[in-house]
Amino acid sequence: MGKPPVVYGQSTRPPRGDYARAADDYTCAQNHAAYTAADHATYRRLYERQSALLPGRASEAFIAALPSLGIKDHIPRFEEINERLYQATRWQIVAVPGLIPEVPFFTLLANRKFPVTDWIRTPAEFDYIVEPDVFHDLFGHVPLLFNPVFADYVQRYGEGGLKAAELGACEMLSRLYWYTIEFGLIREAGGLRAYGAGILSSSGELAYAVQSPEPQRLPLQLERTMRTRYQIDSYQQTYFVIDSFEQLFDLTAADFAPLYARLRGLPEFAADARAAAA
Ligand code: HBI
Ligand code: FE
Repeated sequence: MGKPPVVYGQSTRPPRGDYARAADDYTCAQNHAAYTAADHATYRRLYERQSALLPGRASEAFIAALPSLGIKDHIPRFEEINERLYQATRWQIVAVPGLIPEVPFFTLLANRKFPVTDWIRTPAEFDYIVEPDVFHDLFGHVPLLFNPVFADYVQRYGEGGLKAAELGACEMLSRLYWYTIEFGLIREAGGLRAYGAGILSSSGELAYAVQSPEPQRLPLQLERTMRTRYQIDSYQQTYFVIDSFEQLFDLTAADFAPLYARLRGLPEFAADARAAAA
């Protein structure tokens, strides 16, 4: 207890998870025995639907790593995934009751620990859920942690987050998370593909993000990304496209302090602001 309430983006709803069972670093045990048969069935149905949508839409690295999650017909045990994940990239997943505050979140990432929400959505939320659940966190985020370059980027992002917290710049840095780790697109030999977890775990947004003529797709550029607000409750109107995961890693090598100072004096872009209007 004594942990502050969590707010995420513009959401003011209280989070669903039971934070009383979390330790001071917000991690908890994955209570695997507490999942019901219906919970496991929800996971299996989500996994089946989503994996069928991946070819031609998800990044090659994601598709290649997905089998590393192991069992598909029920919610996996996190320890079992960790045996393979730690071998592959020295990352681990840790259970959390849901969204956690920024500093503990960044601290885990900087230590190569990815927080995974342990509860699963209800059948009524099958198509859409506001908060991340175990399906979003596992299916969306964990496969690419098996990719060494991407895994190093996420650690570096966490380290950058701790610095941003000291500088009061979390909002700007959060936009980089949003437009890369959650909603990033990558240009591959086969064409445009998704690597962001928010896209990859969404049945509707996957085809929309990659194939719809509606949203704007801009090359990833640090300044523009950090100045662009985002919407948490609709498909994105703007996506940022990378050419490789090395690009992400290289982008975050710089000290962001001068960048934050400069960006504070510049106007923001609405989530749907078109590049030409910039
Ligand atoms: N907590 N569990 C969890 N998962 C997230 O993705 C997450 C979070 N807390 C904060 C947070 N994301 C955002 O502030 C990111 O912008 C960094
Ligand atoms: Fe996420």
